[in-house]
Amino acid sequence: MTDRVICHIDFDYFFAQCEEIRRPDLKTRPVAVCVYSDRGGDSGAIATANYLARKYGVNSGMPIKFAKKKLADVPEAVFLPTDFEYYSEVSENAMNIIKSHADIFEYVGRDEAYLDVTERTGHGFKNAAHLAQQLKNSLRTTIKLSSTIGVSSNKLVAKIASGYKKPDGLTIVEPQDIESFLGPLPIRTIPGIGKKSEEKFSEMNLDTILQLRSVDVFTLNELFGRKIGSYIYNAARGIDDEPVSPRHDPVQYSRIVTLRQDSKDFDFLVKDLEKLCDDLHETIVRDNILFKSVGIQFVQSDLSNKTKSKTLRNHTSSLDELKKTVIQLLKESLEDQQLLIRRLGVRVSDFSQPSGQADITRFF
Ligand code: DGT
Ligand code: CA
Ligand code: CA
Repeated sequence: MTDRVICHIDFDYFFAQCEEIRRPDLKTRPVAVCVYSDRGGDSGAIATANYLARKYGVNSGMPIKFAKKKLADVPEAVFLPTDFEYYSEVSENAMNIIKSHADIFEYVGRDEAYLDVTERTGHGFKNAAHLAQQLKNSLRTTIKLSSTIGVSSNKLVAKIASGYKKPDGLTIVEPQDIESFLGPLPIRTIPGIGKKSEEKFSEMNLDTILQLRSVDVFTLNELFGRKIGSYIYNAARGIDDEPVSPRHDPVQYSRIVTLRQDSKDFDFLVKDLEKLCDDLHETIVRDNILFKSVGIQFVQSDLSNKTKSKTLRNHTSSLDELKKTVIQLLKESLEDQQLLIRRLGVRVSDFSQPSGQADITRFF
């Protein structure tokens, strides 16, 4: 009974799906969300595209000009600029639903999270399949968001499983099936294995994870160094002990406002700052969070950023302490303030729940 039950959830074609949510007429049209560069015109790249646009060969990272060529004969195709604030709002709503389905919730990014559901499923994969389906339904009915979930006994295989069938997929890989599930998949499906490593393996005539298992750990260590070598060795066998560690969206615990006028006057700034604290504190109370670090941020009149933060002696959720610290930081920051301030922000961090351990894949 030591097996864990872990889900990895990933929202489908996220930015483009957000656009479909607020404009349902887009659902039947190819949609590409673009990050325009400041050079103007069509210079820039595609952030993501819905599955209709992908059918025409439009993909993340592709130059906008190139994507427009692919869709040149499709008059109903739409190209939209990114609206990160709106995507974050959709993400926050979805994450709140996801949290309520998890024993331990780990935020990975705007469209991705891990859930440890071992306890609430009583270590059972039948229950987990049911829970995952319920979670998908709940996101679909309340937010109209489609997502894909992978379920297995560790984070690595749960993540690979969530990438297995997209969009709107649900893939369950029980512990006894892990090796046979992974075997036929291309080596590239192992998180952290990029194009370069894939080429290295391809030169050795290794394409599938099953074939990768024929390479001993010493050879892998020689090729990639010990840390990554042993990661790959274990990953090929579906072995991963990384815990799901409670982690929240850092953006959720910050607030920023554009001032009515640029200023560096303490009495003017402190009013907005207190309002930001009140607002942020509501979220802190709602999520039952204790913080130990408090920071303020200035966006200055030339749009440069300035931040200052302070670590408290103990974890707290006190509004008084938040305000007191923020006001002190404001005073200190204004002492040598040259430029006027245009936007003002507050954030808390360093939460009492242990924060996530670095993922090995970060070393790639
Ligand atoms: P999928 O495959 O259905 O999960 O599609 P996405 O679009 O959700 O892909 P994912 O999960 O890899 O990425 C989540 C979001 O991150 C995506 O909606 C847009 C953004 N993103 C992904 N790749 C790129 C990229 O190459 N450039 C930029 N600017 N943004 C990207
Ligand atoms: Ca996604
Ligand atoms: Ca993702």
